[in-house]
Amino acid sequence: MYDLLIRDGTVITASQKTEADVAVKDGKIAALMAPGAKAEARETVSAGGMYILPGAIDLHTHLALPFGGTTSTDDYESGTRSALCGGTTMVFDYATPEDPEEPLVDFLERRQAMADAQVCSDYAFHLVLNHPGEKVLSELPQVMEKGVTSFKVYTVYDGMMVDDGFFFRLLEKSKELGGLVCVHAENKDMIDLYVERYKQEGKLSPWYHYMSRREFIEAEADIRCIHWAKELDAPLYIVHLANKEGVEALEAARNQGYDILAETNPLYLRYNCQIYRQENGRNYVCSPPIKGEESRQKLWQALKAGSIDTVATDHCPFLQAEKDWGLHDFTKIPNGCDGVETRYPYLLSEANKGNIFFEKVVETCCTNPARIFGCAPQKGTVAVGSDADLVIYDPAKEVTVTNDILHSKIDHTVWEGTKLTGYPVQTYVRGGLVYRDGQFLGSAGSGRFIKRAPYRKA
Ligand code: DUC
Ligand code: ZN
Ligand code: ZN
Repeated sequence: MYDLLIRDGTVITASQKTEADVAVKDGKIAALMAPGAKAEARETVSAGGMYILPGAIDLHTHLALPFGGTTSTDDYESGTRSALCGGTTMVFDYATPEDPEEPLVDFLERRQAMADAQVCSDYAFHLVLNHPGEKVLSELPQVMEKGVTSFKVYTVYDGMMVDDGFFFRLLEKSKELGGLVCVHAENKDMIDLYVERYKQEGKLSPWYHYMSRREFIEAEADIRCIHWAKELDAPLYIVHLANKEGVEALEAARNQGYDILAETNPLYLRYNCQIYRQENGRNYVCSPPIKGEESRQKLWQALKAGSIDTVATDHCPFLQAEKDWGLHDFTKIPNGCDGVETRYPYLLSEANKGNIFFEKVVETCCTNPARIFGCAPQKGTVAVGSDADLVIYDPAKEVTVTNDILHSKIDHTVWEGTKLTGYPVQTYVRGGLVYRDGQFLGSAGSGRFIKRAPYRKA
């Protein structure tokens, strides 16, 4: 006797679409059967006309992050609740230490205890290395043992950024340990130069956020980071890649056989930099900023071609009143936008409209994230033995995104007004129903910390 049977749906994975009934037992997918196969279950759900998809993984969130003079609005409860209501069943949070003296493992344990009490979805941590030095490098083996196998560095932000020497040493050390280095790449000196110049000229609208971090400023940093990784033949994952020249550098390195991976953000696919000229342009201020139309087109092309591996959100929203700090000065706008609930529905809607294959959306939002970050095949696919993290998707449901339909703590969304064709109607985590038809049905504290394996090249 199964616990749950989802009948008559079309199962979509990264590699195929199949008509199948999905049976769940003890939180795992127990069988994929021909439609109508004889089976008994405690509960049967009809999914006729619906798609059955893996729950998505959001590799890039900043929950309850002290940043930009405040704290990002969504905590572990509201961020994961929101995720589930958009079909995302696991989030990765960038755990960011505050006290440089505290052992990294102690910090992670503290953060895990805080998250465990709140999370509604499963989750994992990437560890931000914001206090570069020998101390953190020497602690990485213990961090790996805790199942935290990816390390993030910034090449920008005072008090967070690392220098080239540390970055190089980290690439070396991480390669030796089986970790994966994730980098936020922008050129800080050039940003500072432009910001100072625009301030002196009184150019303080959100457009100048884009202008001070325009294409070449990100591209130069991407190229340098790729250069170091190539020198060491070390794997490198570039987070939120937003510019055309950076994608071209990534593609060139991959063509030479180097293990350089990249993520983009749905905002960079949806909008171009003209959004910063809008009256509410400050709401779209994130870093790296949304780039020009040529970059947007290139990102779409690279995503479809497979040179961009993943799409993740950089979910780091702030309240409208906080965004308004920058009404007359873009440098005062806390950087970050929402996305955790809308990413999967947006990309699936693009598939539904014929702009990308459904399989590619599943690959970049579910399967690649799990594989690259060491939690496959437990997560990221619909297969016997995997966790029953499932989404029932209605391809006929028309939805216009407004902040009212979302489930986070934010009071505005950068996805406002986006028209979607198709939407998740049910979400299951390890076989338990947590969302149905707009309603959150899960509970805080029910999510689990997922220990991850070391990085392995595909
Ligand atoms: N960029 C953002 O926009 N927010 C949080 C951190 C970051 O790098
Ligand atoms: Zn970043
Ligand atoms: Zn980020």
